[in-house]
Amino acid sequence: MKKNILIVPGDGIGQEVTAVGKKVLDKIAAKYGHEFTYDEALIGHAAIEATGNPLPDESLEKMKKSDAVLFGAVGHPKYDNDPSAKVRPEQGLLKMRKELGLYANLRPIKLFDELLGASSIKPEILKGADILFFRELTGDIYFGEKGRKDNGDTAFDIAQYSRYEVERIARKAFEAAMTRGKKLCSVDKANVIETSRLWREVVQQVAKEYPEVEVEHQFVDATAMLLIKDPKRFDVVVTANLFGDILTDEASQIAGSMGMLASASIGDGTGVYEPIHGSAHDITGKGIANPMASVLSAALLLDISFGMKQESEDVINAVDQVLKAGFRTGDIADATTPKEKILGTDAIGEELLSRI
Ligand code: GGG
Repeated sequence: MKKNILIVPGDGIGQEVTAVGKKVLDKIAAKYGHEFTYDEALIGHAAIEATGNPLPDESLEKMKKSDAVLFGAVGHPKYDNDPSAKVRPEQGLLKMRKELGLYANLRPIKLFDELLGASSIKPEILKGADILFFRELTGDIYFGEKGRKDNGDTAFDIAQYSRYEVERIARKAFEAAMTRGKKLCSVDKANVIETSRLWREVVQQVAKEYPEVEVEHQFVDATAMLLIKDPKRFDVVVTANLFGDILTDEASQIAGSMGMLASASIGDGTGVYEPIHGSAHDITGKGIANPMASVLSAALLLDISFGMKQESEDVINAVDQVLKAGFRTGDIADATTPKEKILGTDAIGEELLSRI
């Protein structure tokens, strides 16, 4: 099969981990006789530095034309200390999602058994946890009108959802639930927020088309507690953009580390595959970033955008084998991990490649 993949490393450790993800794709292509061709594009701080624009038109055009995008991360600490900056790396990320119509962000919370000890949650609570989050990605407070009034002393962000936007993400989540445990939890804050009331109303309506799926509605605050208390009660979870962003960072502790969580953003056109973690400038350039999230994002890319199920399985198995062999990056090592088994980004990448 011939496929054109756009590599968009972005900022910080995005550069380091995406390089490993690309090598994994190359290894799969060689193993199965696929012809993968690659191009690169800029986004985020790297794009601002080069062009003044966090998502240059050239990058967007390349994304639209490619068969899939393997993306890294955006962000830079200089903007964290300058809240009034008009141009920010994250604007490139949001524009990419909107322009490509990427309304569904799938975030599988997959716990590899070998990492049971890496989490601060007790193993007996964690074992068997397997959750698929659907985070709505092109609406909510992220995309509503925002601004300042009263001479800058009052700030506002408008949260907005249309019936159509909720319906399409709900349907995607229900379809996934039908292929898994037929259980869906919709997360909102319908006791307080109007967009959440519409959210719940629409999910209840869509639920009628899927009578086999057991549906529950939870408030976001209760969900934050239940994820840690009893993660196994969840199968498919569907929620709004902001709630999904926060809850999946929390849920990364079920998988052991943010460095283990991949995501797929899908919708109207080209799919974008990226780790859920950000640019992590505190460890950038040290060669210690965990590339597993990028590698597992490559596995999602193979499966969802190219329909290459076996190839995708091979990548997931390689991750499993590397963990079974005891190799760890620092973020997933625990007190029992021998020093010689704690590897850097490239070295653990080599261990992965040798098992594909
Ligand atoms: N790879 C994910 C990433 O770059 N995250 C940084 C970020 O700004 N995230 C906000 C979001 O995902 O909405």
